[in-house]
Amino acid sequence: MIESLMQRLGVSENAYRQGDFAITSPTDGGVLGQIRLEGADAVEARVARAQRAFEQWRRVPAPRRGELVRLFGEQLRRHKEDLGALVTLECGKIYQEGLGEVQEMIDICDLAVGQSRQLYGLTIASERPGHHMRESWHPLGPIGLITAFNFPVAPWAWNAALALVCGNSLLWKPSEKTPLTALGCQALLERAMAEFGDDAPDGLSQVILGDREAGERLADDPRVPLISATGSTRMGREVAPRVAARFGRSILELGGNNGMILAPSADLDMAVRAILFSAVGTAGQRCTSLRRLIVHESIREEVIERVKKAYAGVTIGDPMEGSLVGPLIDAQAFEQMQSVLDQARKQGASVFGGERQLADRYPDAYYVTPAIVEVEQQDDLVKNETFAPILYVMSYRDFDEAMALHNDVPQGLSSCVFTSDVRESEAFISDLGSDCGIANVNIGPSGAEIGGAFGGEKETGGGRESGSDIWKSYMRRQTNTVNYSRELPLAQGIKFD
Ligand code: UN1
Repeated sequence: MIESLMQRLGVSENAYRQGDFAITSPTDGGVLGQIRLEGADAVEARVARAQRAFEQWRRVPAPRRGELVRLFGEQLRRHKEDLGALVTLECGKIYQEGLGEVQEMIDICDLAVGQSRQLYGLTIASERPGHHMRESWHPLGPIGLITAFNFPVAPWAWNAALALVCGNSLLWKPSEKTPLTALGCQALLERAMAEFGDDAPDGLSQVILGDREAGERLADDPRVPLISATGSTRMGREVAPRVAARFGRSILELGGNNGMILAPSADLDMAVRAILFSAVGTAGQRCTSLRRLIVHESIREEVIERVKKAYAGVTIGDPMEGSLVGPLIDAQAFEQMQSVLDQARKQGASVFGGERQLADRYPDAYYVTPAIVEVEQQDDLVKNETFAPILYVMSYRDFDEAMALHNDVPQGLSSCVFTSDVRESEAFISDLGSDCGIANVNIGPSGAEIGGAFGGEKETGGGRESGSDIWKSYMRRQTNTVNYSRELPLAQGIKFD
């Protein structure tokens, strides 16, 4: 299967059949390919190439740059099933979600094409006669992209599509766990570039197949003015100071610990469906996965019972075969989940589910039943993000208490309230409400659309990607003051003669 997928996507066999670093599929532990990891020297050469590509690309008018992204979007439409299946094979999310991820890429391409004609600046009134001021947006430089295994393609595309129309070149270091999807995306972009013609310079987009050392080398390079990194808070703590030390900019999209406040007036049928998708979908491996359910004490028993019932109906198994829950990424993720559940038990929490599944059939893959953990209070265990399907359940008495519990975690990515009380829903999204980058009403915390800015506060890193006005992050802002008079008045009325 992998051979035919790679062939259709346009990846040559020697790109993933050489080298000593094996890529295994989380679905069954089978080897998908062998790659060669690049070291610091290779990164150096790639940055130099990206710099040359940038110098060419920034000369191409923005709407024309948009045309390349439009062609890339067409490639993605044509190969949605192939790339979606490759995502499933390499990171283990179910095929429906693999397709969804490619759809996010298509959507952001559409948005970026429109944006390519709207890189607007302002005109500003000058305090001096015969002067005018404006703000211009210029291409920034080679953009470094570091992405995670769980969304191996969409976050790259959110950044790449906008960065390209803004006139930048791209250097992408994907997770070592999912380099093949990156090769697939690169091959499709290269096809689009070939169709586009000579205006697309050599080296406009490059993939760095490297490990941590390569990522650090990229983060340290002053020729890369912006690093956009998606991954764990631990990774962000390493990348951010390196970029800051050379006064580079970063966009960080790090861990989440996303909560739902479930009020007594809520539509429980809807809430249970939302809990199921957001806590169990992608086997709990989205940065937006639901991890904390804060439910009103009067409905707690009923909700837990209904959620357990919904969990019992979930099919776990091969993500290509119509199951709802695929495998965890690897043995380490499984062990971490088990150790957290053991600790919860030791602390007296009640744990439902969490066991390994299908071990006989797939001794080298890690399928689990999603877990529900009822806790009395929000301790350190709950405050930590565990990248696995564990849903902590807590109860509350009044809405202010729920709000305080909700915000009392170090992360601030996504959040939601289920309520039919307009006072509660408005309070939740008010300035005194959720402290997260994303706050939803009667929708789960995961599955955001690309039109809105995506990212969060506190340990989530503060970065925003995807829609809204994020294109500005990929450009250099310049303030211009033009004197069209025959005098030279100074600002602030200063006399200097
Ligand atoms: C991620 O898990 O890193 O909102 C990204 C969502 C998806 C993106 C998740 N659109 O769940």
